[in-house]
Parts: sequence; structure tokens; C-alpha cells
Amino acid sequence: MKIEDARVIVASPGRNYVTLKIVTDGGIYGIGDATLNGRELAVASYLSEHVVPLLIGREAMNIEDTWQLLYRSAYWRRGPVTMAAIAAVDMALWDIKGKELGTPVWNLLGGRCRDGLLVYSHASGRSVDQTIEQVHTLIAAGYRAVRVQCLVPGLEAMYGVPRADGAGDGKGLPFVENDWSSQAYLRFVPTLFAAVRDAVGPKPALLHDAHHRLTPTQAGWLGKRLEDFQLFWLEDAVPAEWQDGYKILRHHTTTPLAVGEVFNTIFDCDRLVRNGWVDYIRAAPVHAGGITHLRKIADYAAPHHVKIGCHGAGDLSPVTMAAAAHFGIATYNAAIQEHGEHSAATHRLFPHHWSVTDGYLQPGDAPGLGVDIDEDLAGQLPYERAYLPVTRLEDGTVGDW
Ligand code: CS2
Ligand code: MG
Repeated sequence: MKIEDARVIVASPGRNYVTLKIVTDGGIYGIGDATLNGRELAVASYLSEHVVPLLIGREAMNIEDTWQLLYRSAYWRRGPVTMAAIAAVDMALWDIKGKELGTPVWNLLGGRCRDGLLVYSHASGRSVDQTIEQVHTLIAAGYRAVRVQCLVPGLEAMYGVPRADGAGDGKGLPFVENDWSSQAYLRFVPTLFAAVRDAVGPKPALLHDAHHRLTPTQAGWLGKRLEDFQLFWLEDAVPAEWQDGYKILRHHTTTPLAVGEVFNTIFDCDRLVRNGWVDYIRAAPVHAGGITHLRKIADYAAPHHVKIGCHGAGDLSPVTMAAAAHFGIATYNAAIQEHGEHSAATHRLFPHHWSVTDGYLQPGDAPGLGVDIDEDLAGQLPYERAYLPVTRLEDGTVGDW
């Protein structure tokens, strides 16, 4: 089965998504997510200018060989753009293989090892009361795990909280700089979780994303004060380029730690995993080289008691959600999947078989990944540049959003 054509589809149903479609000589096609939020066209160009010409004529069934060829032939290996491009090819080839063999990808990965993959959704309020109300709503809707984010009193805007005008981030977002105060955040978050845990009781799994904004000792201080509220995890407490920062953090708290949505290869987390400095790795199929590489990260993590909780915000397309669902149902140390809501327009653009029921994600039984893209609709949804924000600290220093 030879690859006959491959094309990059950029579409914006409220936010930008990049999708690779690979077509074989027998007419079977597969799709892969190539979306890198805020830098989408870099991956689109990397694919169309440099990767697609290498794919034409290759055997579509040889996934590992194609992965290794694209990784090594780049010479300038690793990095978010390269690995998102390789990820898109990888997902599309798994999709093709499943369709050719008439079986869902999870069956090719070893079959099911759980009834359903636990998911978490987002409670994001501009006040504690509003946040608690959203937690209750999500629990009533069947979620067993909820990520809790709330605007810090005194700040105007921050990651994980809708803007004052009610708009979420996404299409056409101009480059903005939000004021930030780590001290105000550190004072506030323990009070937030005291209120939320008091409101919902001990059972719901509560998660929090510190979004790379703390130092190791600040994060240790926070993690210690959150221990009584038994979080499922504290995420991205510290930027992880310097993996040893988590050695310091781990020393100060037993609050479970998650990191890695920005990781794109196993090398980004080898020390974290080998030394047990974290409990969960957050890499997602689209950013970490696809299903093929994510499985290698999971297999490396498993003997070290480290689990996988894939990133799954709304800026990762339903194609990545499909790949994560197949990966998660078939991977022993997959623990939880983020379920960031997609707009109705996005669901229309990407019809899919995956579903969330009773707090669990199901990949469906369709051959391949069970997801598609409506190319006619995509053609009506032009790309519009959008940026992720940054923060400015009190003294004007730039910080992490
Ligand atoms: C966040 C993401 O969902 C998360 O855990 O960290 O929303 C992240 O901010 C976006 O994916 C960045 O594009
Ligand atoms: Mg995050």
C-alpha cells in the first residue's frame, strides 16, 4: 500500500487547527493532527514543504520506519514543530493501518486494558463562588474529575479563566500581556481549594494547573498547603526545561505532580521519570511525535511508577483526542485524559466516534482512529493568526502565562 498523496488542511472553526491527510494508492486515507497553538503555520509549512515530498511512494503500513526516517532525516531533531509534524504523519498512518485491517487502533495497540479512560474537564471561574458552581455542574454532568482554576483577586486576567468580556482564547486572539503576581496567587490558591473541597466533599478528583509560573520553592510551599485537599495532581508547577527543579519541589510536598504538555520527546522527561520526581507525564499525541513515540514514553515511565495523563485542551483537535482515546484505552499506565471542550463548529468539522460518558472517554470501535475532517467545510473556515498571552510581573519582567 503506497502513499500516493498527502495534503495539509488549515481550518479555523473558532480557533486554528492543522490537519494532515495522507491518501494511499488503494484509496484508503488517514488523518493526523498537526496543531501547534500559536505557531500553526510553522508546522503546516514544515509538513507541506519538507515532509510530504518524502512521503510520496513510501509504504503506508511501515509506521515505525517512517517515524525513524522523519526523525533522523531532519538532522535538526526534536522540538515542537518537528515533533508535531512527525506526530501528524504517525497518527495518519495508524489511522490507515486500522482501516486497512478493519480494526480500531486500540486493538492494534494490544486491545483494551480498561473499561473506559477517566477524563477531567475544566471549572474556570472569575470568583470562588462561580468556580464552585461550575464544579458542581460538571459533577452533575457525570465528571468524576475536575480541574479547578479561578481568577486571583486583584488580577484582571490569567490562564484558565475566561476573559472579562466572556470570550475564551482562540481565533484572532491578539498578543496580550497579563499582569501577574505570584505572591497573590500563592496566598489565594489554598483558600480556593479549601472552599472547593468543603463544597464538593472528599470524593471528586480535583486538579490544578499552575501553568509554569512558579519557582521550585514557591511550588513546594504551595504543594505542601494543598496536601490536606488531596489533589489528583498539581500540574506544571515549575517550567521543566531544568528537570532538576522537580527534585527540589518533590522534596517539599507529597501533592502528586504532573508535567509535560510542552514535552515533545522522551528526552524532555527522562530525568523526571528515572528519578521519580513526578507522578504523571502530560505529553499528548500531537506534540510528542504521535502514538508511536507516546507509547515509548509510557513504557519508559511505567516501571518508575509514573503514569500518563495526556494534555487535551480545546486547542488540540478532535483528531488528537481520538488518538489519545485509543492510546489511553490500550496503555496500562494511562491514568486520565484531559477533556477540553471543543466548539460545536469544531465537532462538525471533525466528525468522530470517540465519546465521553459517565466521566469516561471511549474511543469507539470504528476501524482506524474513527475520526475524519470535512474538507468542504474546512475550505470555508480560513486561518486567522492568533497568539498565546504572556505575563508581566509587578516590576515589568516578562513571565509565563
Ligand atoms: C493548559 C492548556 O489544558 C491545559 O493543561 O495548559 O490549556 C494550554 O494552556 C494550551 O494548550 C496552550 O495552547
Ligand atoms: Mg496545562
